[in-house]
Amino acid sequence: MDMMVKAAGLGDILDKVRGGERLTPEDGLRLYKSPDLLSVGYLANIVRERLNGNRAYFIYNQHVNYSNVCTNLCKFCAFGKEKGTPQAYEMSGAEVREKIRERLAEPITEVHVVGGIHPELPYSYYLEMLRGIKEVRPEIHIQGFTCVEIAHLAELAGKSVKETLLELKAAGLGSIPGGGAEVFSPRIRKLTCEKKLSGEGWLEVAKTAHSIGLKSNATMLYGHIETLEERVEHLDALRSAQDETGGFMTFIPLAFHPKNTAMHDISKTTGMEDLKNIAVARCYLDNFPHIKGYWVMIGPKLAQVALSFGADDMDGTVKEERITQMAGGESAQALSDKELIRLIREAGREPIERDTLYNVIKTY
Ligand code: V47
Repeated sequence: MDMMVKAAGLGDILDKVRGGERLTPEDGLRLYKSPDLLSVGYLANIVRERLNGNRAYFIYNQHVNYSNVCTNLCKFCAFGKEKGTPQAYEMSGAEVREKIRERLAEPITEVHVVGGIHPELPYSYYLEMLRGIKEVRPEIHIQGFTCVEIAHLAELAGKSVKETLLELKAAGLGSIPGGGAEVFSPRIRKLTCEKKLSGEGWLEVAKTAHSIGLKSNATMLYGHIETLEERVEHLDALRSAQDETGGFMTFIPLAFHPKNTAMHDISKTTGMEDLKNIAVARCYLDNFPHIKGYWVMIGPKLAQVALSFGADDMDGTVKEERITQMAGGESAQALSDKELIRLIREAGREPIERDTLYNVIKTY
């Protein structure tokens, strides 16, 4: 393999990866540009195995998308709808509690709660939603509200982001998912999601969360109009933020799904691109403990292969996720824990059921 990596012109990066030396933005760009996926994957696998050995994580979780009403209406999103339009919906607090109650018999440890930027729901709705979920299932970990939603909630509350996060935490919020990061580049945000919180704003919210002990994840939406340079800048900004706080757990590259979006003329991502994004992220984000191959977006089969290209996590059982589904996602809406275990085992990895914070729940 070393010969192959050298023949691909990546010998110097192999030396850096082996020596635990940090990659430069130029290195990151060369990895993105390399057509030699196996070499890039080999490099990523060195980092993956150094950090996570042969372990591959999954979680027994549930998604609740409480509302799709959104004032941002990003061009890449098929989920967000304008208030009052036929497909717009919002769940009442009682409906959210019912979603949790319905699945009390399953060993779910995490609920992933994400919605849009709703123009009317009051701040109390969000606090009550958290308290309500905890009432029905006290031991569940709520991973909820992207940094974009948190900034909106702070505005609603008329409080600082820090004060708002402290109140959300007291109401039951356990950690923050990685959504809303998109691509930090102001050019991309202007062209695709002009109304959304800026990249700097997103990073500020994440860092503030970390400062009060809330862990979070980070994403990058790739495969639309971003350049490779903009991808590297995005990864670089995340790596710098992580140097400051150490509060990120997982990076999740999100493959753009064009169907039903304002950018539907763009082709879907390919398997090469999906694996490349996982592998480059694993090499570049040397201070992120985990990289997730999110099966809902790249399909269970590719997420399985991704376990040899840098990923150490497959996310979880999910069920009822709407963001990908609305944008033409073809994956099933749920995988059982048995299916996840089989996928991981057949990839030659050791399946580990984890909780949100990567504590081991069960090994197989
Ligand atoms: O922020 C929106 C993305 C994100 C599309 O933290 C799209 O563990 C592809 O962030 N095609 C929400 N992506 C989902 C998310 C997430 C999912 C699973 C786990 C975690 C985690 C985070 O989905 C949005 C946006 O970047 N998105 N539309 C689309 N058409």
